Amino acid sequence: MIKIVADSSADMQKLNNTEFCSVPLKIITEEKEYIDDKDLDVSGMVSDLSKLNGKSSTACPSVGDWLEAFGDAEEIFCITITSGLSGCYNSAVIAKREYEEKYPDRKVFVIDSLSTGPEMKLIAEKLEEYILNGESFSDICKKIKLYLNKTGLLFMLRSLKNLANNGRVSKIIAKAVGVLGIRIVGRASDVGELEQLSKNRGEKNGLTALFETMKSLGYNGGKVRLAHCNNENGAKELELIIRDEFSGADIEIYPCRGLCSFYAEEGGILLGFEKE
Ligand code: X90
Repeated sequence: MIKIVADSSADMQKLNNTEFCSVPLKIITEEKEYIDDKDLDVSGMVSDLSKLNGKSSTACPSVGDWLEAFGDAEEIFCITITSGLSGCYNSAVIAKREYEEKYPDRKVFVIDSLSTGPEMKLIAEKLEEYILNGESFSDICKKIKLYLNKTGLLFMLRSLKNLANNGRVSKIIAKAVGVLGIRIVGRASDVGELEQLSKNRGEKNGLTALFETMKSLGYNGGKVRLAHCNNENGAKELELIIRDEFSGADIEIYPCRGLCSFYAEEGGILLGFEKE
C-alpha cells in the first residue's frame, strides 16, 4: 500500500483516491489542550483563544505519532510543516529511520515543505497525481522535489501575537502589526521562515497586495489553495480578484484547522499557489 501522511498544519482530512493520514499537532493553553484532529471544534477553540490572556503554545507530533500514522504501508510520502519553525520534520525523520530499520522492505520519503497550510496541500495533491499515474517511488521523490520549487505560500495576517509569543517571529515586527486595520502580507522564505513583505491599510489593500505579490513571484493561472481563519469573505474576494485576470484558475477555499488557526489568528488568510 502507498500512503501519504501530513501533519495537521496541512488542514487536510483525506484525499479522494489515495490513502491519507493526518498527524495532529497540539494547541496548549493554561486551561485546555486541543488536539488538532478531525474532532476538534475549530471555531470553539478560536473563540476560547480570543477570551484568553494567559500563555498558549503548540506542540509537534512525537516519533510514535508518526509511526502510528505510517501504519503498515509499504511506501510512504510524509509531508511536514517547515523545519524552520517546528520540530515536526525532525520527529518525522527519526520515525522514518525507525520504520525502515524495523521493516527493511518499506520506504518513507520525508518532505520538509519549508512552508505550511495550503502549500502542503498542493504538494499532497501533486503526490496523489503521480501515484495515480503509476510512477515509481524513486521517480516521485525526484519529481516532487522539483515541484516544491514551483509552489509558494503567501499570507495576510491581522495579528502576529501568537507567532511572536512563541518565538516564531520577532516581537518588534509583531508590535508594529497589531495596529487596528493593518494587514501584514508576507511569505514563507526560501529557508522556511516567516518573511514580512508589506504592511497594508485595510482588508482590500491587503488582498490586492496578495494578488500583486503572487504575480510578481510567478503566478500565471496555476492552482490556488486558500485557507482562512474565520474569513471566508476575504478569501472569496481574493478569488474574485484572481479570476478577474485568470478566469479559469483551479481555486479552492476552505477553513484552517487548529494549528493554522492558532497562528494565523482571526481573519488570517493563507495562500498556496503554483508559479511558473
Ligand atoms: O511545532 C510546533 O509547535 C508548530 C509551530 C508552528 C509555527 C508556525 C505556524 C505557522 C502557521 C501562520 C502564517 C504562515 C507563516 C508561514 C511561514 C513559513 C501559519
